[in-house]
Formats: sequence, C-alpha cells, structure tokens
Amino acid sequence: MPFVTRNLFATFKIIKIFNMKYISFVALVAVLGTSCNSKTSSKSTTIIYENDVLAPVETLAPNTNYKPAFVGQTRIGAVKTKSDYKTKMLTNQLEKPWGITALPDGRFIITQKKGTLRIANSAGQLSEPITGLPPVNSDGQGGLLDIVPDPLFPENRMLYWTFSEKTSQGNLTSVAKGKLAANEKTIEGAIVIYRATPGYRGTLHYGSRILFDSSGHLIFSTGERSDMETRPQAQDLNSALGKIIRITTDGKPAAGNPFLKNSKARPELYSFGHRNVQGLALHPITGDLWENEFGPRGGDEVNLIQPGKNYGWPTITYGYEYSGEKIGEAITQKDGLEQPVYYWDPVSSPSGMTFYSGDAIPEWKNNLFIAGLSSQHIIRLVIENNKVTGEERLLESENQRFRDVAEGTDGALYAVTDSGRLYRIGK
Ligand SMILES: [Ca+2]
Repeated sequence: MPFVTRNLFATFKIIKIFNMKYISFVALVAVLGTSCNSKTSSKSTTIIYENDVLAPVETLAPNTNYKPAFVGQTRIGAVKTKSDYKTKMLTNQLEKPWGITALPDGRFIITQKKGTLRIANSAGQLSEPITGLPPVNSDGQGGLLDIVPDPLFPENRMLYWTFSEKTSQGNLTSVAKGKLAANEKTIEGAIVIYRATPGYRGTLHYGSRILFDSSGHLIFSTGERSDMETRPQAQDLNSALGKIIRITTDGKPAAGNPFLKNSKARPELYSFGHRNVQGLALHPITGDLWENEFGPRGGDEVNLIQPGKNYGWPTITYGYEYSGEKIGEAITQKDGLEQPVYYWDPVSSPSGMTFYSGDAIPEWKNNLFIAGLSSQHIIRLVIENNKVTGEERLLESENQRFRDVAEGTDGALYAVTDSGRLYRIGK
C-alpha cells in the first residue's frame, strides 16, 4: 500500500505544520479514507481540508533556522480562489514601470523608472511619455518611483510622486508635486516638497511608496540605503532613512505626528526601524496603514503600522545577511520592537500592494494583494482580525517580476511588471 504510506506521511507532516490547530479528527479520517479509495493519490498527499485551509504554498526549505513568534506568522495554509476570473495582458509596451495608481476617471497613471509617466486606459492603450518632472537618478534601484493623485484630482489635476534624486550631498528619496497639463503631455510647475536626508552615494534601498491618508496628508516610505554604513540609521530618529514619513502637501510635518514633541526626533517621522519599504496600503474597513518591506536573506515582512512604533530593523529580523552570516545578535524578538504580522523565508521580494475593496470578486474583499519580484507571482493574503489566515499565488505561470498592483474603478486588479507588461485580473 505505497499510496497509503505516502498519505499517512503527508498527513503527519501537515499535522506537525499546523500544530493540530486546523486538523480535526474528521479531517484526518477524510484523508485516510481518500488515501484508501483514491486511484490517483497525488492530490490527497498535498491537500487537506478543514475550513478551506490547505498546506502552505511555500514548499522550499527556509534560509534560516528562526522560529516564528506565533502560529501563522509565516507559511500559513493556502487558499484558492473559487470564483472565475480572467487574466489578460493589456500591453507590453511600458518601459520599466514602477508604480501604477487608478485615476478617478477609470484610467491609470504609471511611473516609468527612467523618469517619465504614462497614462493607460483599462484596455491597455498608452499615452506618449509625459515629461516635465524633475530629473531622477535611475541608477541601481533608483528612478521615478511611486505616484498618487490628489484626492481632489478632478478639480486640481495635482499629482504627488517619489523619486531618487542626485544632490551634491549624495542620492536620496525625494517627494515632488505638479499639475498634469490639460493636454496630458507634461507636468506643470513641478517642485520638490521634501527630501529624505541625509544623502548617500549608494543607489540601493530608496523605498518607496506614497499614498494619501484619510486626513489628506501624504504618507510615504524610504529605505535605509542598504550599506552597513547607513543601516543603523533605520533606528536613528534624526535621520529619514528606513522610515515611514507623514507630511502635508507642502512637505511640512503633518499635524498629529507621533514625534512632534520629541526634540531629538524629526517631526515628519511616522514609524521607524524599517529596511526597505516597497509596499503601503490602507485597509478599506479599519483604515489602518499596512506596509511590506524587503528583509535580507529570509525575513521579508508585512507589518501593521502604528504611529511612533519601532519595527525592529536591524536589531531584530527573520533573515540572515546575503552572505549567510547572522545579523546583529541574531534575535527575532525584543521588548519594545514590533513583530511583523507575517514574514516569508525564503523571500518573496514584495513590492507594491493594495487591499481589494471591489465587489466583482466577493471572496477577495479586503484581501491584500502584493506584487512579487523574485517570486514572480502576485501574492494574495487573506487577513482576519489583523492576522494572515491564508495565502495564494496568482499569475505564477506568467513568469514575470511583478512591480506594483492597483485596484481599478471597475473592481479588477491591474499589475505592472519589470518587463513592461500591464495585466488586468478580474471578471
Ligand atoms: Ca521588522
């Protein structure tokens, strides 16, 4: 009975993974029953049901020997979308797209790394490159990064974006704003409103995503610029590196920021201890701010951001150095430092992300969708009560480095890839 042996082995392995949490006696009997009766046993070796919880999507060995702080912090059981949805590549003519955001009229504004914008409609037709933005330094991981329209865009045509800027003091992440001209060929009156100093000569770990919060202020992210020289600044409240930052549309510290009364901290800071924040999104129901960030080798994270909190880097991490060496004291938890809600080891290279708020695919409602770079798929995370309860991989067969994903006004998801593709995923 080789199939039964395999099924029993798989069952016990899954029990170990889930620590008996999701496996009922009934489910166990169901699996054993399947193994005895099934002619094709391959499915029953990998799939075990209770409340639609399957074995985790990740099957590769982790890079570290670290253990999660709580059950479900990594390698949660898989979920699978039951609704019909279609995936369509709308165009492959974008040039290194980096950020995509819906405009109120149903079209999209898309950044291209080298410093221009494109507008796409939901059929994938592209405008000519839009110029008139301040020069970007697109070396390494830099360039024109993320973009967001003003909440009053239909009236004022204002756009806000982040980019890597070369200055005499080194390269840095900056925020600029400008008005989309009526002919949609240029940006008018573009000015830099904020510079995340200090500058540094490297070209890695700039962040960056940008969005508006419910009070009309800008929230954006930076990175710690990767090198050992700048890494400690993620913990330094007098540096803008490795931070989430909240400013007014004029680039001033926003009212209500957590460090306004701390004379040793920069008043624009919102949270700290970040490595390289590549995704930001507001939860459609709670309004909470969520982020993702690149870990080193292992330890990519999803965090629920609370103002003033320390997210740990580089003091605590679920990853090793790329060389395989351990980082700092090789600890994953410490009092006063926040735990990620979820992490990946091996890494997924999470980039832009969005919560799904549409009605077209009801089972996706309030799920988090994350563009995966090296992992080459779109990650779907089901989140309940601020815990991840399921993970799915979408568009794996496309073999694309997904850079950003946004929700359209039509209730579909739209994703851009490093090779220049724009996808529509929806009904
Ligand atoms: Ca962290």
